[in-house]
Amino acid sequence: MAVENYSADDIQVLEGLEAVRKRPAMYIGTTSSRGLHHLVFEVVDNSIDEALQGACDTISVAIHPDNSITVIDNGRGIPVNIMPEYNMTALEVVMTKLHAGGKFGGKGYKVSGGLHGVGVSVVNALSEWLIVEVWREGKSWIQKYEKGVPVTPVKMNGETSSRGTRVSFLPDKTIFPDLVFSVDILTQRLRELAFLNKGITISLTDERDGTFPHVFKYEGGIASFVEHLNQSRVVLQLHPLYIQQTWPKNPGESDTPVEVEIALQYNDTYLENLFSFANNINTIEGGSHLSGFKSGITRAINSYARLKGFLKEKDSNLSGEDIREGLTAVISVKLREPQFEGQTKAKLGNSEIEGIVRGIIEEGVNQFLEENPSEAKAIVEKCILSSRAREAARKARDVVRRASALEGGTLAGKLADCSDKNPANCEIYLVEGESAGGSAKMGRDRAFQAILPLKGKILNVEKARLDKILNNEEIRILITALGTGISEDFDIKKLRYDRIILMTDADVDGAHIRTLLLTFLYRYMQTLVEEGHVYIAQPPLYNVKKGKKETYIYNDAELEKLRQELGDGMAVQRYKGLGEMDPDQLWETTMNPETRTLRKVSLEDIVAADEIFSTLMGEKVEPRKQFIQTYAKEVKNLDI
Ligand code: 0RA
Repeated sequence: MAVENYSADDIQVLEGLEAVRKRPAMYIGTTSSRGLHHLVFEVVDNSIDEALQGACDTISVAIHPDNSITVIDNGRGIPVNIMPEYNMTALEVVMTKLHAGGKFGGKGYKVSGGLHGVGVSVVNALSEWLIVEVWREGKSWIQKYEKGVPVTPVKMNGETSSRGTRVSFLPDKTIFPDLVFSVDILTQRLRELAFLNKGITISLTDERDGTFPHVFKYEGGIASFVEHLNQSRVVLQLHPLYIQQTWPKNPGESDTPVEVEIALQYNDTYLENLFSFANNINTIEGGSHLSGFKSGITRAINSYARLKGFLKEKDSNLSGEDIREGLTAVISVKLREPQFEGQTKAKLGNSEIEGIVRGIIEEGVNQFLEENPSEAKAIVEKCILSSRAREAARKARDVVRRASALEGGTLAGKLADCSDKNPANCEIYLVEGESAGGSAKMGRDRAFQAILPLKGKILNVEKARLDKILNNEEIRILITALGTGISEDFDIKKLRYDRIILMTDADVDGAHIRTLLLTFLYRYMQTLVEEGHVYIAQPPLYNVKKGKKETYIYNDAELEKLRQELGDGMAVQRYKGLGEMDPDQLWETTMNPETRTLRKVSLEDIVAADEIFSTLMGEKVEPRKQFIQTYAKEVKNLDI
């Protein structure tokens, strides 16, 4: 044992971190790729806490070629004084004791709290090695650990004029099956943190590819965030409306002040895009800040519309939905003691926040509308149009509801249903084209596999309003077949198939149809994607014959490998479409649960998914071109 002066306190510490190593998922949720990246965010959150104190303005993250990570900040540095109750330096306590991180700084220390808010000691426990260096009060201090256990004392490491903390660590390969960091996942969250904490500089260097560091710094904060979200959309306001207020206005009045930041900008789509955050955490389940925002903006726009005569006495008020159509907004609150509730602890519970946000947004929007009459007119007229369209959509939805009631009639001849009626056992294939649909119907196991052929291209829902979408027959059949209804009618309990499998040709048209289907599912049945019911079938690209031996090949790398192995004289058939396979081949290669591969569509990050869909399916051409050029290779393998 490398620990010097081994005492009773140390034993307790070791037991604490041992628990983390025994049950890592209890502390970081999972040891999959998501958990691996969580380690980085846990360290960065501590640096962000320093930034929230006004003590730090630069954070840099590096991915090293050996998969280790370094996070450096210019905060106050972790204190190195001896804590008598532990007989250790504060640094060692922070690094080796559970939950000693955030709470430890004394009053005024805002806890940004990561997803789980577990502290850096958890990162330490789950690392093969970790080195921390602190620059504080003119001196540098350093300590090294292995699997959370100190292997050196806290040592003075010379003098310095810098200030801050550096944490380097290598995740433990006996805990994380996959050690490879994704620059995309890190970029997404670090950029989000830079938007949410305006003015701070966050950089990310990927030393594995030797390219330039990514640097994120936004003087505009969440206003820049909203511009970023709307970059592929045509906007109705030149600049986002940006509101920042501390409540109460005079901070002396409360020892628990709340900081509220809101940015919003209307665009010409029909979609609502609200993202709410509390202490930098994406509250995907919403909560009091989001409710306050919704009721406040609804009140403000209604009262302006009445005052200026857009709404007559006989007209009823615009609904919240009317007002949020085409609205992109980010709501970010920072508060002393956030309460996170809900299934995924991603809903803000503090009830006092609702009224505070409502008041702030109502006042801000009122003032904006009064001061910008031409933009106000465009926005109010759009809301009134939404309200009329909503009425039309309600009528169209009634048509769909009636169609569902007469299900048998509408679906007969289109859907080949399965015989098992227990949804948990069943799956439905959405198949491109009538001919492939025919093969799939013949090749399937009819006990649990249903087939729905879709002819041609379904409507691009990113560009159309709900009433028009519901007039489209392909979409109506799809909705009826799945059984759940859509949008506010959506009910997962009514889902008739556990797995919804998209099966399209392995060409550009197939990729397009798949994206259109995914866009529809994502926009109108999001829970299906969130709860992992949507899959993509992987049909083979080639059939290779040599002598009597026949092999199916699913990608070019595999083909190349086989070419090396078999040498020349093999017959390669490239499948241009699913229709070229006979029913048996389709079953064997793509539909038989024993032999097929399915790719589950995951919704890792709602913000990122929204970005991809609006870019690929939206109105503006230039951002789409750029996206396709950047991701030319991956685009045919699009993951939401
Ligand atoms: C405990 C107390 C204080 C700061 C920190 C920890 C701290 C932790 C990390 C982790 C990465 N960077 C960090 N920077 C600071 C408060 C220090 C004080 O009051 O001077």
